[in-house]
Amino acid sequence: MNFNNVTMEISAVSKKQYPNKDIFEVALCGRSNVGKSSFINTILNRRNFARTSGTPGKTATINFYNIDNKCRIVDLPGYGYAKVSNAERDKWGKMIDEYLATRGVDCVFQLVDLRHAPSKDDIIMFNWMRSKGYRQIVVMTKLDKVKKSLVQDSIRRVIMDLQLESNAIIVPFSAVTKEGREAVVAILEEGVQS
Ligand SMILES: Nc1nc2c(ncn2[C@@H]2O[C@H](COP(=O)(O)OP(=O)(O)O)[C@@H](O)[C@H]2O)c(=O)[nH]1
Ligand SMILES: [Mg+2]
Repeated sequence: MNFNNVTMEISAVSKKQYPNKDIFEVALCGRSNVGKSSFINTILNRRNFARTSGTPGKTATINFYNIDNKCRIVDLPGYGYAKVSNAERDKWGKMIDEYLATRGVDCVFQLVDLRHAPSKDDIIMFNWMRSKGYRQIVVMTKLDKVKKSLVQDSIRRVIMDLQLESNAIIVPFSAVTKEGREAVVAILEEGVQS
């Protein structure tokens, strides 16, 4: 797969705008500010292709990134941002639900911040993924911000809190050092070939 051949196909606000589901597709789920845009930029080897933000909670669209017409990474709205209105939060929730319920996505990556315990919303999100039988893939972001000696503790905590299966894939990841990128690329390549 040529990771230099990437496009942002559409910033969708409704199902009608989704591209045809014709290639392998991965959805990114995670709290606002967890590092989803940074994750995409790292995977795509771009600086600010997916816009990152110091002020979280702005993205109320579903963004479809196409890699070499072989794979899509889909950035879902980040949940759990306290400073948005309830109405706004409901709207985002509905957008996420509509996508997940109708898309038949091939793979879901749950992103959690390595520094913090999974939130209630993370657990709800993850339980949905479990109930649908998806392969359990958890990307733990902001690895560079945690002392090496504490990383194993964080991993153990996420295994406990999300009750991960023994065959779950956990990828400690950093958009700064690019650690974890190769593991993610391998998952994408495998998905595309299957
Ligand atoms: N140190 C560090 N900061 C990160 C990392 N990933 C994201 N960030 C920062 O966290 C903030 C939110 O990131 P963003 O990608 O916009 O999160 P999103 O809301 O989930 O899309 C930004 O200030 C990023 O620079 C990482 O791996 N390491
Ligand atoms: Mg973002």
